[in-house]
Amino acid sequence: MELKYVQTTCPYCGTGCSFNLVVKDGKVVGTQPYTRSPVNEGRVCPKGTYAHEFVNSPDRLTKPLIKKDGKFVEATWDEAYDLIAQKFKSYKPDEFAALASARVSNEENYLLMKFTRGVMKSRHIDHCARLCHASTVAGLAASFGSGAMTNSILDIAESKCVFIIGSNTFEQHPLIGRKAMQAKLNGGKLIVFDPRYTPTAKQADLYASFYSGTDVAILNCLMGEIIRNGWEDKEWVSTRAKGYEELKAVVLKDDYLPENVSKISGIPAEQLKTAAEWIGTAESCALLYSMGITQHTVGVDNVKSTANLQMLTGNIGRRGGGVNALRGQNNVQGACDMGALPVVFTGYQKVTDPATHKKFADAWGFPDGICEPKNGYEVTVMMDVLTDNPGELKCMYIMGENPMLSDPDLNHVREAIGNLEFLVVQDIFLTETAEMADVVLPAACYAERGGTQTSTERRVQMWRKAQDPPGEAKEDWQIISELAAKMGYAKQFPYQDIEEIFNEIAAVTPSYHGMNYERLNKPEGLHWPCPTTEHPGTPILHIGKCSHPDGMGVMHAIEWKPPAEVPDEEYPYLFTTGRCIWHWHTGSMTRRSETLDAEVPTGWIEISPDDAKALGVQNKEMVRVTSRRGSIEVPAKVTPDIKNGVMFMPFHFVECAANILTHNALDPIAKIPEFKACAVKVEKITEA
Ligand SMILES: Nc1nc2c(c(=O)[nH]1)N[C@H]1C(S)=C(S)[C@@H](COP(=O)(O)OP(=O)(O)OC[C@H]3O[C@@H](n4cnc5c(=O)[nH]c(N)nc54)[C@H](O)[C@@H]3O)O[C@H]1N2
Ligand SMILES: Nc1nc2c(c(=O)[nH]1)N[C@H]1C(S)=C(S)[C@@H](COP(=O)(O)OP(=O)(O)OC[C@H]3O[C@@H](n4cnc5c(=O)[nH]c(N)nc54)[C@H](O)[C@@H]3O)O[C@H]1N2
Ligand code: SF4
Ligand SMILES: [Mo]
Repeated sequence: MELKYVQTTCPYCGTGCSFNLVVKDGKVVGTQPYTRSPVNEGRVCPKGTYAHEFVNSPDRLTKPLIKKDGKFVEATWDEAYDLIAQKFKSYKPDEFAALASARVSNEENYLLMKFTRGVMKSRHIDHCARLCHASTVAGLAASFGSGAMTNSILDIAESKCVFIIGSNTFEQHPLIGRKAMQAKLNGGKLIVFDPRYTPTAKQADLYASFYSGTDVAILNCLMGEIIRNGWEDKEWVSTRAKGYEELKAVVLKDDYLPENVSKISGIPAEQLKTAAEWIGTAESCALLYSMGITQHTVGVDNVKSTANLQMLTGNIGRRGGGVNALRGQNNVQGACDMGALPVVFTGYQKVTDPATHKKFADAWGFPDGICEPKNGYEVTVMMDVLTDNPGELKCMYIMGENPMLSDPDLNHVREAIGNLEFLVVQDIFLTETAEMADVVLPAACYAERGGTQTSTERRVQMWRKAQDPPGEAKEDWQIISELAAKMGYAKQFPYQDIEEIFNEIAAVTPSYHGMNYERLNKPEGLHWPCPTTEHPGTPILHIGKCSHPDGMGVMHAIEWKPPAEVPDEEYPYLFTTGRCIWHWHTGSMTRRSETLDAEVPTGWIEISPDDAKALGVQNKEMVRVTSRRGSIEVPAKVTPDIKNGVMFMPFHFVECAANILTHNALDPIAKIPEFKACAVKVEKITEA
C-alpha cells in the first residue's frame, strides 16, 4: 500500500517544529522527519516522534453528546446546535464566558473571540495563557511595549552566554535546548538557575539551586554586582532606557548583597558573583525563562526583573541577547495574538479604546452591535466569581481546555464549574471537564485540518490536513461558524474554508497584515510583525528602539516579596509543580499515546534524601501530601536532584492531581496563579 507524507507542525510545544505525518489507507500511522524547517532541521523530541499515536485512539469523541438525567446520550449535530442556541440566547451578555484554546489554530481562536464578543456580546473570553505567560504579556509590554519573546530560536545558538532561569528547556522545549547546546559548543557559557537539578541544569557550566519564589532577590543581586563592578552597558542605559536611577537605588541596597541574598535563596554568594560576572562581561547574553518566573503572585515583578537585567547589560535589540520568554503550548502565542484575552482584540488592540472598538464593530457588521468596550474576566477570576458571587456567570463554552485538571485548587474549580447552569465543552476526548458538561462537541485534531499556528518566536506556520476526522467530529472553526449561523449570524460567519478566516484576521491585525497563505506556505513561515506583503517578517524585536511610543525601554525598581503561602510548622515543605518530557499537561493526549504512557505511567513527588530520611520514607513508597486545600496520595521519588525543604510534582496525572494542592493566589496584575510555590505537609502512609 502506498504511503503519503504530509508536512505539518507539531501540536505540542511552542517551539514549532515540523515533521511529516505518514498516512496509510487514509489514516495517520506514523511520523517521519521533515528536514527543511530551520527550527528543528528534521529533529524532534519524543512527543513529536509519537504525535500520531493519540490521533486514532479508540476513545476519540465521534458524536455530539447531550447530558440527560446525569448521563451522556449521543445526539445529532442539529439537536446539539438547537439546544445550545436556545440556551445561549436565554442569557444576558455578561452571564456568558468562553475559554479559547492554545491547542487550536489562530483562525479558530479568532472565531471564538468573534463569537463571544459579536454573537454573545460578552466581555468574558480568556484561555490558558492566564495560567502560563500572562505575567510575560503584562511584564514585557510594560518594559518594552511588546509582550513577546524578543529574539528568535536560531539566534540563541549565536549567544556567548545563555542564562536559563525557571525553564527546564531540555525537557519542555527540547529543540530550543538544542540551540542552547549549540551556543555552548560554540564557546558560550551556559548558566542554569533552578530549584531542581534538572536535565537542563546538568548541562550547565554553572548551576545554582535555590528556594522557589526568590527570583527577584536573585536578579536584583546579579544587577547590583554588575553595577558595582562597572559591567553595565552605559550607552544602552543612558540612551535607550528610562528608570535607571530608581532601579540602581534598589539593587544596590544591602539587602541584595550576595551574602544577604544567599540567605534568602540558598545560593552560595560565590555562585551569585560568578553568574553576575559571566552575564555582565559576555559579549552577548540570551536570557531564557518560562514558568519558574511567571507562575507566581509576583510573576509580573519577576518578568520585569529579567527585562531589567537584559537592558542593564545592553542585551535588548542585540543578536545573541534578548528576553526569551519560552511560550508553552503550540499556539498559545497565537491565541493571545488573536485576542482570546479579556482586554484586547487581535494584535493586542485594546478593547477599551473607542477607536479600536469601533474598528471591530464596523469590520464585523453585527446589526445589533458587539460587547461593551470594557475589559472582561480572566479565567482565574471567572472561577472566583462562580464560587463567590453565584448567579453572575451562568453559562460557559470551553473549547480545548481542561481546567478540571489544569487550574489551581481543583476542589474550588469543581465547585465553580458545578455552579454553572449550562456548560458546553468542545474537545477531542471526554476529559475531566467534559464530564461536567451539558453538551459535548467532538472536534477534529491537528492532523485533521489546515490553518495556522504561531510559535514562541512569533513564527506563523501552517498545519496541513492528513486524514479525515473520526466519525462525525468537525473542525473547530466549522463548529463555531455553524453554531453562529444557528443563532442568526450566518452573514457574519460566511466562511467556506479556513483561509478566508485568515484573510479577515490579516485585514484587522497590523502585525499580521502582510501575511497570507501563499506567503506562509513555505518551510520557514513568517515572523510577526509583518506589516506589508513585501515585508520579510521580524525575527528580532527592539533593534534600535523599543516598541513603546517614545521608543524607550522602561526599567522598573522592584523589591523582593515572598510567595503568598510560605512553609510553617503545620505545612513545613515548599511545594512546587511542573512537567516532565514524556507527558503533556492533563495527559489527554500523551496518556493515550502508547509509547509515552509506557515510559511514565503515573505521577510522583520528588523528595530530597535528607527529607525522606526525616519522614522515614523510602523511594517509591506511597505518601500522603496535604495542603490547606486538599490531600492526595502519590509515590515518593527520593532524589538528590531537589533541594532540602522543597518538593516537586508534575501535574499530568488525575490519580494524583497536583492541583488539588496548589494555591489560587493571584498576581495582582496578570491574575496568574502561584503554581510554583505553596506549603504542604507529607506523611508516610502506614498500614491501618
Ligand atoms: N513535555 C512537556 N513539554 C511542555 C509542556 C508539557 O506539559 N510537557 N508544557 C508546555 C507549556 S504550556 C509550558 S508553559 C512550558 C513550561 O516549561 P517550563 O517552565 O520549562 O516547565 P515547568 O516544569 O513548569 O517549570 C520549569 C522549571 O521551573 C522550576 N521552578 C520551580 N519553582 C521555581 C521558582 O520559584 N523560580 C524559578 N526560577 N524556577 C522555579 C522547576 O523546578 C522547573 O524545572 O512547557 C511546554 N512544554
Ligand atoms: N500545577 C500546575 N498546574 C498548571 C501548570 C503548572 O506548571 N503547574 N501549568 C499551567 C499551564 S502553563 C498551562 S498552559 C495549562 C494548560 O492547561 P490546559 O490547556 O487546560 O491543558 P491541556 O491538557 O493542554 O488541555 C488542552 C485540551 O485541548 C484538547 N484538544 C487538543 N487538541 C484539540 C483540538 O484540536 N480541538 C479541541 N477542541 N480540543 C483539543 C485536549 O484534549 C485537552 O483536553 O496548565 C496550567 N496548570
Ligand atoms: S520540541 Fe516541542 S515542537 Fe518540537 S517536537 Fe518536541 S514537543 Fe514538538
Ligand atoms: Mo503553558
